[in-house]
Amino acid sequence: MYSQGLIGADGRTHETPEFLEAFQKRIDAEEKIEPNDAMPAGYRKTLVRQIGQHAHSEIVGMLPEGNWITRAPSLKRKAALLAKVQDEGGHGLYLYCAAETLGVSREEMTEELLSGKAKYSSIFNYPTLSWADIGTIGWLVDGAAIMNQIPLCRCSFGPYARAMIRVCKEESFHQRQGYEIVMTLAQGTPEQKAMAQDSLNRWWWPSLMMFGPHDADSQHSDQSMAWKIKRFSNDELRQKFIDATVPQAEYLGLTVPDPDLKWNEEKGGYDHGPIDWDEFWRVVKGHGPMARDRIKARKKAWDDGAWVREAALAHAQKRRARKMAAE
Ligand code: BYC
Repeated sequence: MYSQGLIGADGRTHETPEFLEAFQKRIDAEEKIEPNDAMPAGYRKTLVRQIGQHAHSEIVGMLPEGNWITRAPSLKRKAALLAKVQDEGGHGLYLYCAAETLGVSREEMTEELLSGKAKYSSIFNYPTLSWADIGTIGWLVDGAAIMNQIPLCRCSFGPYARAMIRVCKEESFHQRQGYEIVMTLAQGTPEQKAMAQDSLNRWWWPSLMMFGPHDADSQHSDQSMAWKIKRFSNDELRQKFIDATVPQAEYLGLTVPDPDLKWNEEKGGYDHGPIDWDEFWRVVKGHGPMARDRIKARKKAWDDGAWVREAALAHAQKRRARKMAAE
């Protein structure tokens, strides 16, 4: 039976209106949905898609920064960057675990990433050309991630919401270490300041794109907000990010590369220039500057790690057999 009211992620559902209404009541009452609870197939599918994409982003996000670990300018910077990249690996693992509670395996999710079926954040398809990029990624990319992820701590799906609490705490350390790198450069020699400005010029627009298409073009937002997976729309979060970040750039003495950026007293926020959505969709569809390298690196890591997964599985099977024999 097709419901006339609530829909699934694919636009239709075989679930009864009574079931969907009862589920929506739980959502509206702010109850957390747990893995063994009955849930609409569309809700499950939306979460697997979003959590999977989020997990892949954390793991792929290790690559552009990992590129600079050996070239960090001091031991202190190297240790902080190493810790940050490790945190991101951890975030990916919590998120894969959260998705696994919905009945999808890590192998399936990884296969989807490697085949190009599953997406990861557009931002990680851009190259890290200078040390300043490591600062800018922490400042802008982690800053955007926090803006997007704080509301996810209140997501209706329990395992995702709980994973986000720890992730957000770590992201805030990441954001501060990035801002501090950019501040050091901005207050350094003219060459260092120019390096920081060049980095801001290259990362500003891709950071705004991280929040996804404008609300009018966001196919999933309405349903995800009704299910309280998302609490704010893409444009709302983008606006909050711009309003928080522009004063930070001013404090650094850097210029945001948007000639149309202007404080709008009436709305109490900044107006900004047009985002290049053609570039966004090109990158999302796998044609970003670093897309091929990123997937190649993930495929190599997955293939090289096959023997470790097989050995761990064989070890677990042996232990289980020994335990059963002893019982
Ligand atoms: N990049 O209907 P929409 C991090 C896709 S990790 C690529 O608005 P939704 C970090 C979208 O998937 C950052 N694709 O979708 C890590 C959909 O395509 P499909 C990752 C994008 O889901 C390491 C289509 O466009 N954060 O920060 O309602 C170091 C239509 O969009 C993007 C997360 O994943 C994009 N930017 O909203 C440092 C957070 N935007 O799936 C930092 C969790 C949109 O129909 N995810 N698309 O084929 C979310 O909050 C939401 O999924 C989004 C998109 C706001 C991203």
